[in-house]
Amino acid sequence: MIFPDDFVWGAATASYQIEGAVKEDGRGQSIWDTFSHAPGNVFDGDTGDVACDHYHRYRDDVALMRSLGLQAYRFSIAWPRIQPDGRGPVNPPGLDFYSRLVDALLEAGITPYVTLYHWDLPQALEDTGGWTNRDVAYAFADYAEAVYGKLGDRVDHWTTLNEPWVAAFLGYGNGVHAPGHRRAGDAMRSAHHLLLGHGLAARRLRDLGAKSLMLVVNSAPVLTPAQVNDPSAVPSEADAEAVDRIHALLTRQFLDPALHGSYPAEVLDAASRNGGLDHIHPGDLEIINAPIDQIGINYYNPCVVSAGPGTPADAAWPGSEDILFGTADAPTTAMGWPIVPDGLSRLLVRLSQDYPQVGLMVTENGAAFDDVVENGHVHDHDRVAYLEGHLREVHRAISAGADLRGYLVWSLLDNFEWAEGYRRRFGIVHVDYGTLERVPKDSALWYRDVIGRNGL
Ligand code: IFM
Repeated sequence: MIFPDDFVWGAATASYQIEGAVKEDGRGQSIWDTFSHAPGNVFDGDTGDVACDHYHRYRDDVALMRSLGLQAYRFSIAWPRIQPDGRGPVNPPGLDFYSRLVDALLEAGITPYVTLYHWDLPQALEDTGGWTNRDVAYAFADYAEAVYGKLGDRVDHWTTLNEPWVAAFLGYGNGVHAPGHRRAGDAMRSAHHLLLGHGLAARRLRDLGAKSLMLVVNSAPVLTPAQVNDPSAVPSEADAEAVDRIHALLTRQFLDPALHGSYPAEVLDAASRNGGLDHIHPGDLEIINAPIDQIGINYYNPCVVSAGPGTPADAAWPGSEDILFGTADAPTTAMGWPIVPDGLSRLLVRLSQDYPQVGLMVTENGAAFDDVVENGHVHDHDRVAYLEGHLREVHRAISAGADLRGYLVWSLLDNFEWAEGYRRRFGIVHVDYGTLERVPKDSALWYRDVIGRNGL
């Protein structure tokens, strides 16, 4: 099972999840510093204060990536390192860190994929309302320009946002993530302002000469319980409507404005019943519909739904009040997420048909398992099986005609898994949080061989 010659193999991380060094070199406070330090928000009171200490160990981590043969590394920039208060003068030591990282990657022959926003909003901006405040979208574009000014001579691949659905609906809707708002209307507003920030930043970077622009979404095929194991199962009319509505709220809410310049009717309906529509200004959709080159897909498991009646409204899902959320009948990872590899090919084929004007990249895929270190080794056969199953589906999607350009495993390292703290390990490299020692798991060595032969 060989992949196209120019297929890109790599791994991904995010700033707050791995860097640590939260008070160093002029970094300001982010919403995740505030949130993780507040009791009850994160499992066991874990914080990103130290994380994997990547800020100090990045050279060793790049050497590790090289030893695994990675061709690409997707990482994010911590906005509060660049502008400690989210606006105004840049903090040169913060930019210098990423500049050194980029140089180290290029020296190792690894292509950097930079994400500008993976959720660590400067707390000073949250103090003005965070993403519910329209001005933050404009501040984001200024920040993007500052980062581009430093790295644009060496970085070709730019992502504006990672998973705006999660940032908006878990951050501002059900409050499971920072900043912990619990209002459906705040989530709808934030989603729009994130998109506006995406459009403003994408246009700014394009004008400055950025070669490749990407928006990364958490997406999933939306299926009825019967469709999970039988793709040909025909849903009832009510179930089909539930499926379409959740697909609109999860995926089309972001990709339709970005790529078609319009919101799905289901999203407008949800917004109008949760805070109203006055945050959508004339001209916004034209800005959001900025030309981009790729969409990044983060896939973990399918979304399983059927028609209600009467589930209690979850503020993470405004507009879903009469829909039942279920789960796929399949083995699960340590997160409790069902393992459904062919969900990935179903998703990729559909997105390639719905948005044919852009290429696709799997920017995250991977699994948490309860790994154990035995005599210096981690025999994570369950993760190897997970990755292999999903890569087969990536290959299947390419064979079915999807313009799929690469695959990035989540994650290079075990790291701070947000509200789950350090108890969930997604890395292909084990991190001992006492000593910070890195040990490549069997999955890392297997992945190195996959990359080496460009296939399975
Ligand atoms: O760890 C996260 C990542 O930050 C965003 N996508 C999902 C991963 C696993 O939950």
